[in-house]
Amino acid sequence: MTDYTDTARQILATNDRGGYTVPTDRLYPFQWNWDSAFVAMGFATYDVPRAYRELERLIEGQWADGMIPHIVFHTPSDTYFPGSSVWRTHHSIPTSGITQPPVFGLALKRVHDTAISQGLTDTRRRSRILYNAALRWHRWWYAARDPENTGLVALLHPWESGSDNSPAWDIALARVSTTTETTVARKDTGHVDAAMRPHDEDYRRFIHLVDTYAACEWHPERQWAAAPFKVAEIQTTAILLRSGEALLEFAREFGLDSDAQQLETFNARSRSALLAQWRPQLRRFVSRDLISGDDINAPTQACFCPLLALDLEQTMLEAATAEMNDWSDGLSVLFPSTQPTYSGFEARRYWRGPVWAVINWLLMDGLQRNGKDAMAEKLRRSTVLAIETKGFAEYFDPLTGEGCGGLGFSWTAAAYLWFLE
Ligand code: 9YW
Repeated sequence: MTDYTDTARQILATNDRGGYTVPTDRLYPFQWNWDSAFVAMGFATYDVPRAYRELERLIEGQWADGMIPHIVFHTPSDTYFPGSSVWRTHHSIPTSGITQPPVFGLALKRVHDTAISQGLTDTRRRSRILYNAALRWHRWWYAARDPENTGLVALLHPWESGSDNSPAWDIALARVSTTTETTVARKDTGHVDAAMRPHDEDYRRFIHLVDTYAACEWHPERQWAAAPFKVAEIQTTAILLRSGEALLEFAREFGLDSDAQQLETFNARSRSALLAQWRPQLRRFVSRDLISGDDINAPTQACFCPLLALDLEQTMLEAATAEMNDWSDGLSVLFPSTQPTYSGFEARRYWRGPVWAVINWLLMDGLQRNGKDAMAEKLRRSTVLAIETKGFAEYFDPLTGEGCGGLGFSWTAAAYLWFLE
């Protein structure tokens, strides 16, 4: 075990709050949905029962309609805004009212496979409970967020993408009012440099959306009708499809034929919908703004996430990877969350340029699936080197390699553990 592996494990231990892991102390003092899925895969490298526990604690927050919320507020803390009182979800365990990328199914499969290979007891029972929760969530995604069965699922809030202030939302978010019922009392800028965070105006729009959906009492159909922000999103759909493939393997393993049939239908629909989002002139995939009907052309990491769940034909694959190579030219750390030559690129501002270890994890998976092992290895090395040089930062400046945002960050530690496997 290297010193860094040891540090990564210590970070996960420090951020443990009793079976679940906070992303980092103070800045994010609760359980976040997709963070926990990545963290579970990190734990799977050395403590499989703890990996299961991470996922089990997350589904404590699952709603009756199947949604797994983006934050579970297990214990109170006043170091984060918006806290549970802003969300007004009235759930038995306080939660936010929106969701996050469904990495859960994919994580569960990896935890399960590791448990099986280690001959651990109780594996099938634990996996089966989590599988049921994941399947209910996937059904929610398709019912609530793709009511017209297009195959692409929609986000009603930028926070649902996990890429809060991505340039991908600039046009769609500009339509959202900056007026709020709730007082916007940010805490994040008290923990990290404001220049690395979204702007106040973004936060007012984020909270306007929370107010709007709270007024719908978080009812999916009412929210769908009222939403001033609605994006059929490719990164989320790709993750949903990749997790859907994992759930299909579970359904077959457990002999659940009707689940398997339903998952096959979901997967086939999303697969063809994602393929239809390929834009040959751009050499990448695009999301769609459902309010304007327009393609979202901002060049972000999301444009390459469909590789995660598609087996691309050669021309598309060569074009997509050539585009990725162009974006990587001259950078200290790969892969940027926004194309560096784009007008909206900002090297240190959160999702407007920085490198995120977990995004690299997804991109690496997609590249490997499509036989681009050398490029995946390039991303892996770049991430490992950035972490070993600058520490377990929330994210990295692609130009200088500087570690930015919160430190001692759980998902960066989890990614490191996974990358060294
Ligand atoms: C917020 C915890 C979360 C991540 C998101 C990231 C950020 C900010 O931090 O969200 O206030 O929720 O954008 O992807 O899950 O690490």
